[in-house]
Order: sequence, then structure tokens, then C-alpha cells
Amino acid sequence: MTGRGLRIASGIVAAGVILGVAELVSVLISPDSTPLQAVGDWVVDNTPDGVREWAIDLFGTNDKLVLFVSMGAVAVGVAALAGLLERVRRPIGSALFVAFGILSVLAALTRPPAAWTWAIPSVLGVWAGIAVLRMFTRRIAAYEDVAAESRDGAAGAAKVAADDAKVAGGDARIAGGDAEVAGVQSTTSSDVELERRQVMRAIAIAAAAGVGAGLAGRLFGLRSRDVSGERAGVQLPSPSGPMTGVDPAADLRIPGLASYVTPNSDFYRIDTALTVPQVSKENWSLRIHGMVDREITLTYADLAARTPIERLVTLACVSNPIGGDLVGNAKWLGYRLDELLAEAGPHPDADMVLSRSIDGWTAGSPLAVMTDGRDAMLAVGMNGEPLPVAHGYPARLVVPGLYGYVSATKWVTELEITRFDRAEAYWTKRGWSERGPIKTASRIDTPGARSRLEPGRITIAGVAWAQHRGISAVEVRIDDGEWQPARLAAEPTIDSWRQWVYDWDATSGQHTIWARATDGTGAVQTDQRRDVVPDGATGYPSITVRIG
Ligand SMILES: Nc1nc2c(c(=O)[nH]1)N[C@H]1C(S)=C(S)[C@@H](COP(=O)(O)O)O[C@H]1N2
Ligand SMILES: [Mo]
Repeated sequence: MTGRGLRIASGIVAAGVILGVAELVSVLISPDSTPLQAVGDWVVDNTPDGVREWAIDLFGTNDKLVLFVSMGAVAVGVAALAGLLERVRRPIGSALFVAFGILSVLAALTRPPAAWTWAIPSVLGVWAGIAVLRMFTRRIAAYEDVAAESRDGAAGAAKVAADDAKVAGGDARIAGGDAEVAGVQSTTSSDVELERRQVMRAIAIAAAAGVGAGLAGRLFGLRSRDVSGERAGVQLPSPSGPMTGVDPAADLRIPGLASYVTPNSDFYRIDTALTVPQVSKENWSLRIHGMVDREITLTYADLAARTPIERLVTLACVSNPIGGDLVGNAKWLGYRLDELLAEAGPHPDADMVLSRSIDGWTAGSPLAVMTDGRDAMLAVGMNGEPLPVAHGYPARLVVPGLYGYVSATKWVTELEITRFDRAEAYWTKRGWSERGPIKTASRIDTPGARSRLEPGRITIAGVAWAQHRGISAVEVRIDDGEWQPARLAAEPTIDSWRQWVYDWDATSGQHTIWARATDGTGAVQTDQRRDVVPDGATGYPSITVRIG
């Protein structure tokens, strides 16, 4: 490695020390206070809409991984530059680190739950990183001095030897001079090599220390806050009335068709959280405030005095493209929101419930929808288990008929009663519609797109949903043929999706299969193809298959 290579390595390793030390210190504060997390969260919240949609289009639910990798690439570039530019008397690299530190402190302090202590990991990390960078820079400078001396020394020795040879004029003396020159050179170059090795060793030690601190910090931080153990011990209360049994006739159990109830492990997950919030039920509370007669705060223990309901509700994401799988049906156990809201007494001129999660994400739901008698709830259970941590443990909202982005707040801690003309929720600020009623949609699950099949009887099956309106019909069309009615499975509730099946006598050739649903009000799903922005995709789903 040359001096240049050493400088680049020293910058990258010093940056690693910043992140590592910050991770370690954050164990005492919050995992969200580290530069990695705080800057990452800031980037997530401030990515321009165009870039965000492009990234979600391209990477789907891997967008978080992609974000971390691209942030890492930028960080390595800046760190290499810092190492290259830093000099003993010209600390440009240190100045870059200070600038990064300021950005990181600002990002940490503007996170919703931040306290002033959230600045500490960035400050201590940058301090340690600069100390390490300065030390390396001094040693690299010393190494470069020795290397320069050795070159000068070798040149000087060669000159002396040549002079000697001139004076003596004898072959033997020349040989001796050569030998001496060679001796001088080999001593100095091994000095240089020794110095270089020492600098490299120091950099390697710092790299190991930085990575070690970072891993230890992450591990301790995650372990000390992990609530999965606590969750496993939660005893769910029994719902009022008979337990919601799933009507067997609702599930056609056709291979390839989504099961009527989506298992928790298969349920889609969408949120802006880079690491899943770990909220202990002991610290959790829900504050209902704003335009209300009485502000109330409920703890998890307070919920035990109430009786929950259990309902099947299909949750759908507004970002679900036609035919997509950002939709799932679960049995939710929770407390009626209309009752909770009534206790606080919303003012008559309020029209929005702005729900907020522990990490500051918000959704704006129409107050009228939450209180019109539908089974909108503060859910604590999902399919007979406490809410999985990634799905909002210990409590989240579920509102039949509204897309997740305007209703389904996970890790919910606040309901602010307000007005649509006064407040704006997370995605509305980013170009999505302020209202998000779910649009009637259908999906073909089997056969799979682009399948090759034998001619004869083929089972076409899928799901359709129009939450809180229900599904009254699904029709299938082959190529340009007539729309044919599909057979519908039972519909235990209009708040869930409905399975459908159609038996097709397939003939040879390439065919396109279309589907469309009619909701419980008699309205047919629109054939107008529209993208997901700003309020959900529309259009008929279709697949193409080859027969024979
Ligand atoms: N705290 C929080 N809650 C959130 C979100 C979020 O980003 N943060 N995303 C919402 C969106 S867009 C959807 S579609 C649903 C998805 O819920 P799930 O991950 O349990 O399927 O959660 C909603 N609740
Ligand atoms: Mo969503």
C-alpha cells in the first residue's frame, strides 16, 4: 500500500470507528440515536417522491436493504475522501467528519421521540473517529518522511560511491563502492517497510475495534430492547360473544389459491421503520387528545378491564399493484374504537383522527368512518396470537374499508382528534391522497401467469375484495369472449376478501384470462387502468397462459 492507499484506508477505518463507537454508546440511550439509524430514518422520510417510487418499483419490499447499501456506498466515498485530504497541519478530513457529525446530531434530535441525549452517540463517535484519523495521519506523514529520506539517502550514497570510484579509478574499489551503496539502500528500505507495516497494523487494529464496537453495540442494543420474549408470555383476553370461527365454506382450499385466512408468517409487511420498533407493553400507552371534551390515556393494564371483539378483516396496501400481494386477511382481536373515542368525547366540528406511532409515523382517518358502527379497533391480537412485533406489538389500529396508509397505524401511541384542514399525515405530505377508501379489486391466483398447461378442464381461482361493501359477483373472461360468472365461496363478513373459482375448458393456443368483481352495492370494478399513486391502482387483473 502506498501513502495514498494508506490515507484512503485510514479515512474509511476512522469512519468505521465513528459508527462503531456511536453504536456502542447508543446501548445506553436508544438504538434510534445512532448516525446509521438517525440518518437512515431521515433519508427515508425525506426521499423525493420520484426516487421513492422508482426504488419501490424496482426493489419492492427490499427497498430498506437497498437504502442501507447505497448509504454505505456514499459513506465509504466520503470517508475515503476525508482520509485523502487530511494533513497534520490541514485537517480537512476532520472537518468533513465534523460536518457529518452535525448532520447526524440534527437527524437524531429531530426524530420524534428524541431527547437531547440522542446527540451523544454522534458526538462521541465523531470525536473518536477524528482522534483515530489524526493519529493515522501523523503516522502516515512520518512514514512518508522516512520513505523520502531513504530515497534521498540512496541517491546520496550512490553519489559518494561514484565519487570514490572516480578518485581511485580501480575496478575493485568500484565494486566495493557498489556493495556499500547496496548496503545503504537495503538498510533504509527495510526501515521504510517496517514503518509501513506498523501503520498498516495500526489501521487494521482500529478497523477491528470499530467493527467490534459496532457489532457489540447492535447486539446488546437489540437484545436489551427485544420484546419478542415478553410478547410470547402475553395472555390474550377472550372476546365477547362466540369466538369467530372461520366458515369452512369460505376457504375453497384450491392449490395455488391464497388461503382465506393469511397466516401471520405470510402476512405482507409495509412500514417506514428501518428497524422494527420494540415497544414493551409496560411502557406503552395510548393518549386520546386534541378536539375532545376529556383527554384520556390508556395503559395496557387499563385494557384488561375492557372486553375485546374478534373480527376477520382484510388489510390492503394502497401501493398494491393490480394482481399484487400487498393484501392479507386476518382474525384481529381488539377494542372498539368508537367506544374509546366516545369516552374522550370528540368535538362536533372535528373530522379526522390523526393516529401516531411510537416512531412518529402518522395516518389521518375520517372520524366518521371510525365511529359509524363498523368494527374499527385498537388491535392487540392477530390470528389468535399477540400481534407480531413487525405487525405492531403491543397495539395497532385496524379499520375495515380503509387502506393501511390512512388507518392501520402499528405501534400506535396517540390518537389526536383534529380536522383534515388542519393536519396532514405522513403519506399525504408526500403526494398521496388524504382519503383512502379501499377500491374494489380482484386477483387471479391460479393458474400462475405464463403457465404452460394441457388442454381440458382447468381451475381458475382467485380472491376479490371490497372491504365493508362485500363482494357480490366475480366474472371471468377468456380473450375477447363473454364475461362468465365465477362461483363464489362463502362470505362470513363483508370486511374480508372473498374467494372465487371458475372451471374452464381450455383449448390449445395462447389465452389471456381476465377477472372483474362487483361489490355489495352492485358497482362493478372499473376497467380504467390507473397506477397506485395517489389513491390505489385500478383496472382488471389478467394473466396469459399457453395451452398445449
Ligand atoms: N407505524 C407505522 N404503521 C403503519 C405503517 C408505517 O409505515 N408505520 N404503514 C402502514 C401501511 S402503508 C400499511 S399498508 C399497513 C401494513 O400493515 P402490516 O405491515 O401489518 O401488513 O400498516 C400501516 N401502518
Ligand atoms: Mo400501505
